[in-house]
Amino acid sequence: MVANDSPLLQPLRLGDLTLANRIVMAPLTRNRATHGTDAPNELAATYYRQRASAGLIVSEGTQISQQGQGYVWTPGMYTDAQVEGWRRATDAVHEAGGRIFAQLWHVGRISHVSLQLNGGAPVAPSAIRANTRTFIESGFAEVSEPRALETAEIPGIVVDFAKAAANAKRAGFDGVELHGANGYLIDQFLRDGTNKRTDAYGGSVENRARFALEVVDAVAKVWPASRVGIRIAPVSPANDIADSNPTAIFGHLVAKLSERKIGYIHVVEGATQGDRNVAPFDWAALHRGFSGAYIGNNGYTREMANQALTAGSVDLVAFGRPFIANPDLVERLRRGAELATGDRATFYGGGAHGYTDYPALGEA
Ligand code: 8OZ
Repeated sequence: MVANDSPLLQPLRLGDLTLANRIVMAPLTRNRATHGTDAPNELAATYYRQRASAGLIVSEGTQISQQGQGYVWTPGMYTDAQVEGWRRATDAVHEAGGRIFAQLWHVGRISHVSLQLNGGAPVAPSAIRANTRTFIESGFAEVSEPRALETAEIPGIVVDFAKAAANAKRAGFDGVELHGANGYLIDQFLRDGTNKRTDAYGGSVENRARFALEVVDAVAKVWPASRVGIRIAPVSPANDIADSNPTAIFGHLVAKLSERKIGYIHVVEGATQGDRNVAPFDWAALHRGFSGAYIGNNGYTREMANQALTAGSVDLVAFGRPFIANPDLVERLRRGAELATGDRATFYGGGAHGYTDYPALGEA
């Protein structure tokens, strides 16, 4: 059934931007940046252009610095070549009538010495190794033992976020999303399983939220607050992370984000790429505590999404993996058409195959 009047297909005002529909393309790590420069290339421009019918595309996680990289061949936002590469992708999306935010990423401890400057240790709030793997040039590898950041180093990372936000502007993005989810650096500061600091960045919820809020404030000097979003995953155990009281830390964070009037929170509800009910959490209360738009994410179907929009529990719905094999996901959701399934073997790394060669309906 073609359903142009379905909630998913209604436009939304996000600050001064009008999004054509409520469908967000979630950030998806694809590891196809040019080897050696980590600059997005022509393939990325094609890939994002093919998906430009989404109301909003959030780019794949894009490291703000070499230190912030945790996987091989993920794109960066800290060199001119990377900015030029991104410019081609944002131009392609805009020519196709779409909107795209850059997801700014620092992985913290989810990295490997082979990806760090001079083979150094990855950095983290505390020197606790994650029990997880990354992938490097030679394949999967255990992440390396991190070192704890000195207090005096933290402002430099905030500056790296601000520089990357300015680079995203030069690259033609419509805004930026901070990656505060899935056990990467911002999340490592937020949660007490990974943050054992005794300085102003550890301990109380106020202290653990300090780094995230300093990054938000720095980035919101470069962009209007309405063009800044943040992705969070309050109960996700992704990348070996945990917190003793997610309601306390994420309730506090979202209250402070609300005061700052940022554009949106993008919430992974449950375990990333997994069980929505991994742990109890009051998503409605989180939403009520926030002044801007709420993007819900995690395993939504067309029916769940339309119901959630109708109920007002979300303002936008982000679809991740469905966008890999369905470049025309918006049209398929409009029609209630069958969705293609992506091939896991080509999710991370490689070339056009499994990236830009998935057909739209009627093209196969
Ligand atoms: C899958 C593979 C590598 C990274 C995330 C950026 O979980 C990721 C990621 C996902 O947020």
